[in-house]
Amino acid sequence: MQWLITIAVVLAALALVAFKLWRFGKELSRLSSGGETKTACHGCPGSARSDADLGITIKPLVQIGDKTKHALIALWVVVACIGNVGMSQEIRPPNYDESKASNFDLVSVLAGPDGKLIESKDQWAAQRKYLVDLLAREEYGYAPKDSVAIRTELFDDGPAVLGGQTKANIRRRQIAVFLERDGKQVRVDLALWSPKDRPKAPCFLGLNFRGNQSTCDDPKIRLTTSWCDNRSPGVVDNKATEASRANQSERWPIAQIVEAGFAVATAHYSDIDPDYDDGFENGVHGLFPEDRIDADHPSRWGSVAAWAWGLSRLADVLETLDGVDPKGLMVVGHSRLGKTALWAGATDERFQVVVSNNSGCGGAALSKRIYGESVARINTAFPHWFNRNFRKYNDREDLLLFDQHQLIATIAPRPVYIASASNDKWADPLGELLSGHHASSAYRLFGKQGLDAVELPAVNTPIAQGAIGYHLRDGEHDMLLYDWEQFIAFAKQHGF
Ligand code: GTR
Repeated sequence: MQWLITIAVVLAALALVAFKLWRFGKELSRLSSGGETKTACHGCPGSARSDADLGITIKPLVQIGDKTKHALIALWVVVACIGNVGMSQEIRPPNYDESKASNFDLVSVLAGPDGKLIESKDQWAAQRKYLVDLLAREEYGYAPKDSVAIRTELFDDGPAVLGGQTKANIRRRQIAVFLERDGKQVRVDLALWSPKDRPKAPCFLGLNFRGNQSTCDDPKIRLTTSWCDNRSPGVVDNKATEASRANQSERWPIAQIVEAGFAVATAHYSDIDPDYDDGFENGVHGLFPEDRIDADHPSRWGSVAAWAWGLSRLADVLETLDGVDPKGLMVVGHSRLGKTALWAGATDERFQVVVSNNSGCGGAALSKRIYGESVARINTAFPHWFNRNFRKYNDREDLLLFDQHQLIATIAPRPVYIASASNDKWADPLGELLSGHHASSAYRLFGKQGLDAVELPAVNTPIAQGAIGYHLRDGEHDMLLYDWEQFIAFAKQHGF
């Protein structure tokens, strides 16, 4: 319907332009054939009154100017209408029909820029670099090359309070991490829980959506002062209140993680970059104004790349802390922060294990399958997450010369775990599994098993024999204790 209206408006505008141009042409020929004549009727066909009757002398130049103006206005209308067609183009409805999602071609993760397949693990470092660069250029954006100064302040160190109980066996620390450059600074609050009985614990690091205070009921956790989504409980005027404490604690089963022998660290993603489209002024983008994405620099960093860069800065801090194994850093994230965890794993090889939970489009799910959330939908709803080049693929997945299996492959040979949920069709569980499957040849170069499965397993039946693990949790889009239990088992299986 919208199309029909737009076409009708364009046709009407075109007709108006043609008419004006015709009148303009007539006027020009009249001028070239002798100068001033008078129109028999000025603006009212059939009128008996002429300009001569009214005693008006017509000034052709002024008249031509008016006509030109009208023609230009009409032309502008046409251009605006055409622009409108482009802008308001309806996004293809989401597909949930598996028969329409199965016909796609993927480039091998071993194929280099010339299309030739690499054959040995000695070639992997260069191939990995090529893939990371491809994904940075076309999707996530390049983070700045310049560095920041990092200053830390430990403002809390004591026993954890979890589930209303003081846990003598769990050490809680809170560290203000200041990222500084050219007189500007961004503060990121890092909360860390570590087991007292393991001097160098491998550490899961993941960003949270609502502030560190939302991850547990410990009243000592500093309330975030960064931007929060008003739709989250306990948020007033984009600020967290006391009522927001523990409201996402089911995503952070801290006691269980630490009692399994691991440290766990988290920070509010808004500390790094508030999650709304502000033209990349705030958060860490603001530290690098000369690296800001714009029409002339469509491959610079979006928010996912900024959050991933922030995770690397937190890794810089974590690897210096006692109680944490600097060789045991593992990155984890849910949903948009699962996309972020994967990109952090791609760009920073210090993350020894990478965990993507329900990461979906722009995360583990293959875009070319066109199932659930699409490139066009994500780029429209969240124009700040990816770079501008990624918009080329809005409803044009056929143009994609890469896909998310290459993102998974960039993590090779390090173990990667992909978690889906059965009711999370928007994130395309099968597309998430197939990414892992198609990344497997990179792992085979190292004599490692990837993910053989090409079909979804039964719910709550993890596939974790190889270096690419997968499970389909029964239920909704979320990250719950069941998911963490699998991440922990997978990390242990890989020696952590
Ligand atoms: C949705 C978005 C998904 C996913 C999710 C989330 O609105 O479409 O790609 O990232 O948000 O982060 O919770």
